[in-house]
Amino acid sequence: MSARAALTGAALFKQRPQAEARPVMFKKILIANRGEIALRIQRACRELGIKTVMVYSEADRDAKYVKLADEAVCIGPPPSAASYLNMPAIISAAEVTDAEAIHPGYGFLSENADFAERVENSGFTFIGPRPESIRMMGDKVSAKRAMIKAGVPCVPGSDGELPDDPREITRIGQAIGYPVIVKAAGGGGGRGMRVVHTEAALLNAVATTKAEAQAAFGNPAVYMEKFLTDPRHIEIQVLADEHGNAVWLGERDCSMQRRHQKILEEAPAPGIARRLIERIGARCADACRKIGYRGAGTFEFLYENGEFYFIEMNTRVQVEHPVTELTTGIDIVVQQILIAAGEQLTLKQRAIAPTGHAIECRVNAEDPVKFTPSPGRITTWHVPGGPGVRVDSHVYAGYFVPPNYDSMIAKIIVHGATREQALARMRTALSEMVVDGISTNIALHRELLLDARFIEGGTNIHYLEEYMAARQG
Ligand code: MV4
Repeated sequence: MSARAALTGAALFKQRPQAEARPVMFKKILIANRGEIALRIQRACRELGIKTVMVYSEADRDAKYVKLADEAVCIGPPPSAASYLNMPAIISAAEVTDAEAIHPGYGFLSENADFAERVENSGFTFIGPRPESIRMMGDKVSAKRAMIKAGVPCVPGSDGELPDDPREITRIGQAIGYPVIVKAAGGGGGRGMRVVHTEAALLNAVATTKAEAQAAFGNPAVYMEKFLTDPRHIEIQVLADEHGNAVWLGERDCSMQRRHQKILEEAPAPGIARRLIERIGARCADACRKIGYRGAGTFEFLYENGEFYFIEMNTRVQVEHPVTELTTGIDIVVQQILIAAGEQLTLKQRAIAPTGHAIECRVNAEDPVKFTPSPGRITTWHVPGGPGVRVDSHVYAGYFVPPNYDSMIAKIIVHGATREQALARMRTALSEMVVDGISTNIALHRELLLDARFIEGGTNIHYLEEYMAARQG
């Protein structure tokens, strides 16, 4: 080939408009988390051919994903405040390793709008929504306002923040009808809320919740809602890109919880009409487009008497995301990364057709009776396998479960053609699991999987606590 032809070729290649417009995939991502989700994100990166930088605290030095990492940076001592919540340490780690993007996982800084902003201002890509979206959803009053505007059904309640005037507050309580619940705008996930059964108790409850909200969140704003007495917790998974495409990936039933800690999740939600779910799912995807949402997200609803009521939106990947991955075949973490790189969602709503049934059991290192954490060295570790069985865990025989973080050490997720098959596979999986050296909640899961009411399906958010009380008494 002549020099001239070669030059022309090169020039032509450089001028191809698609070549300029097409987003460039990251070469290296920093994973700002620990535990199973750190390993989960690392696996997604590996699949995409992306190198990983793991950050770890001194307590997580021996973690499996640290050994498997392309690079690892110690960011501080065991307490989260000094390590996984230490923004300058994490951003410095990205700088020294030349990472291009930061995946925050769940918990820690994952829903901290200031962190997302600092990441972006330091020249890195935050793998998640825009800071403004995180901020909007972090304030439950602005989240609810945005959802009402976008046509998502919400729990009946006050029009935004409660006013100061006690007569106004009393009037709002009367209009809603008792019982009501007073919630902090800065709360969420069960923090900063108070149920009020009578008008006589209202003003005190509002004052107390405001004072607590100021102390806990630095924001005294509270709002009021009708208190739903026996709802189920149903959530909708969404994915949205920055080009205005948004899809929903079905629902998850997360009602099996104790003190706001979910222990078992499943999809689809037993006994809820498909047309109802489809209507609400479409509303969620539509809301994403209307608010310009980007990334993975979850719309949390209470479901009672055939109606859905939005309560909160989570702007991160969630612990229970694998349930949706097994029913849809879509890798949510891979999608998060592609979206953050600026790609168009290639998923089309009509092609998303959840099949079968998935169940996740969270395995916690905890005392089976008192539920207190049970840190320590794992001596035996055997995980289940076989058709339709997935185990997401960062631990191994000889691993020391540190006392500094949450107690989840594994997630067992099963998929079957029907709920019955999923239940059977979960029972087998739980029977194969052997953990020695620490206490776990595996026995509780085994019991629950044989409980007639759970097997029937559709238990509400109070079921597990009632079940535990009956079991003890
Ligand atoms: C409610 C509610 C009943 N009525 N709001 C708790 C966590 C936070 N995300 C919202 N929560 C609730 N909000 C109204 N209007 C009951 C709860 C609730 C709950 C919700 C989901 C899962 C578990 C729960 C356990 C207790 C209370």
